[in-house]
Amino acid sequence: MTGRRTRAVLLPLGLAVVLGGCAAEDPATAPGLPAADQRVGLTEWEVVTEGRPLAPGDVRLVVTNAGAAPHDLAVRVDGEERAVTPVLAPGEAHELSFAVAADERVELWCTLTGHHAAGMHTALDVDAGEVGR
Ligand SMILES: [Cu+2]
Repeated sequence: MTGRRTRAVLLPLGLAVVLGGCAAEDPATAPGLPAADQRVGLTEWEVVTEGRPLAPGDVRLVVTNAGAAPHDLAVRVDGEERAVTPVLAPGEAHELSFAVAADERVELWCTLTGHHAAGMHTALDVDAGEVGR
């Protein structure tokens, strides 16, 4: 019981760090997340990323519903859907894995009715790429 309470308190704090943007800690070097990965937060009514470009190759997004309503997250590149989470209850998280190529633009949005229109969409660029990375 105590564990559940702690988790419910920590999730909004985690989103606050993502939303803050100017936190002292660089998300790119945050412990526990390799550079190829990125955290995505879902709230009413925003999709919040770390904002930095993705590296070409395999990408893992750690998607957390930090809002008060159910949400999901779909990933589309050049009109083709590459990945989608199940509908996540508040507090739930899900990992998405997919591949991207250099210079692609990755669209992220919530597919629930009305949520895209309410503002739940964003996009990430993919780096031009560095050979050998
Ligand atoms: Cu939504």
